[in-house]
Amino acid sequence: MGGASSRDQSAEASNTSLFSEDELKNLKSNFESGGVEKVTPLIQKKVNDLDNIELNIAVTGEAGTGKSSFINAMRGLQSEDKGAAKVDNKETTVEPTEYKHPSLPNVILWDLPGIGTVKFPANKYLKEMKFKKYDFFIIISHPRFTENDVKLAQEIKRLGKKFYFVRPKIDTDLDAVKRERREFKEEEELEKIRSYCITSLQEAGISSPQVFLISKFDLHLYDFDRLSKVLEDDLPSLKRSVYILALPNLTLEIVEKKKKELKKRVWMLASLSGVLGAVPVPGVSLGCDIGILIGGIVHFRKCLGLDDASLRRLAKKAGKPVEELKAVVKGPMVGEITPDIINRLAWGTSAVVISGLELALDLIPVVGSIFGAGSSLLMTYKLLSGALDDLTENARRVVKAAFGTDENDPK
Ligand SMILES: Nc1nc2c(ncn2[C@@H]2O[C@H](COP(=O)(O)OP(=O)(O)OP(=O)(O)O)[C@@H](O)[C@H]2O)c(=O)[nH]1
Ligand SMILES: [Mg+2]
Repeated sequence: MGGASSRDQSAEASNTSLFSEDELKNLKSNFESGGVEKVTPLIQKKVNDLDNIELNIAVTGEAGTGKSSFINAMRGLQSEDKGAAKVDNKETTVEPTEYKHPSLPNVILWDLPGIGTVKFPANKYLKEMKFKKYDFFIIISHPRFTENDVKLAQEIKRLGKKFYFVRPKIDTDLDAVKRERREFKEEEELEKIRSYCITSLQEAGISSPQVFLISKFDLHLYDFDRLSKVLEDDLPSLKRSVYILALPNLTLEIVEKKKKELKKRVWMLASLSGVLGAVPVPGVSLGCDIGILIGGIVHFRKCLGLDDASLRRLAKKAGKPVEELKAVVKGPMVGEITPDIINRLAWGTSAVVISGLELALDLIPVVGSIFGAGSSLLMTYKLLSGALDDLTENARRVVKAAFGTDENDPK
């Protein structure tokens, strides 16, 4: 723990914990008054709550602008995939339709109908779409921002919520410019379109509009990454965590962020195992810790896009045979996780020693001291951390195999 002061620790805590400062204080005082028995249900409740936090993202805009396509892209799907939102040139979406994230059902993208059609003139639309239930809004517009887009933004603002303008189909826009001109500099063209969009929204009375240019065919290019970061920054901490885990694995940076979020879960799961009583030391029955370990690893795997369905979706998106991605997925963590595998891993972990650095970076100083750092807690912590490292390495290899680049490598 390197003698970190309690103030340093609480600063760390707010970075690495899914608990608020108040909740941590509450945990400690409960421990002091009622011991481990009183604290376990609190941690268990938090773990359950985390799985139930909903993130409702509304995708709105005029008809035919690319709303359904955007939702499919966010879910890593193409329009002909099973479960994808229907995409067409005629008016397709006629009532709000929910699309759950394929691996995280608590992240819901809402495909709203187009505003300003005969069926939904603006006033009727704003009344009927029940904007209050959404966390934030993506307003999709193409080719020009219209009066209806401005009405949407004003209504969302009135409700105290955030909105972001997305202009899709930038691929076809750039193609058209390329055909027309001999001289063509992509970044200059993009900047021209961006500032045109911003100016026209400002003239219509929207102060500091945020505009992102994207293509559903090349989500990893243009402004999607920037959009993603802005959304992340704007969300409150727990929703941010949910949002990051739901992002498609487009870059190594996204994989790294997911790892950081999942690491926060490691100590929570470990501290549960620490108090549930079973002692997972080599040769001794792993008892109820097995459930926590297996559940944790399966969850990590899904969030990192390493389950079969996620790999297939990514392969399709990247236009590669799924076998090419599967070829880089290796090790015991990616097959069926059985008690036997966990047992062998536990055997392999001869010394359950956590380095000072790990202690400083994690919440073990706060929670570990509560539980007297029992061997069960440390063993589970070590096994889950190891599994997470291993799975992250696999996810990194998959992203490299899919997009064939070391670009954006944060390491
Ligand atoms: N080239 C290109 N085409 C796109 C992009 N996004 C959407 N489209 C096309 O635009 C058309 C309309 O897309 P949809 O996603 O159905 O639009 P929508 O807003 O859901 O339409 P409604 O539900 O009818 O309001 C389809 O032909 C899409 O293929 C993009 O980024 N690039
Ligand atoms: Mg649609």
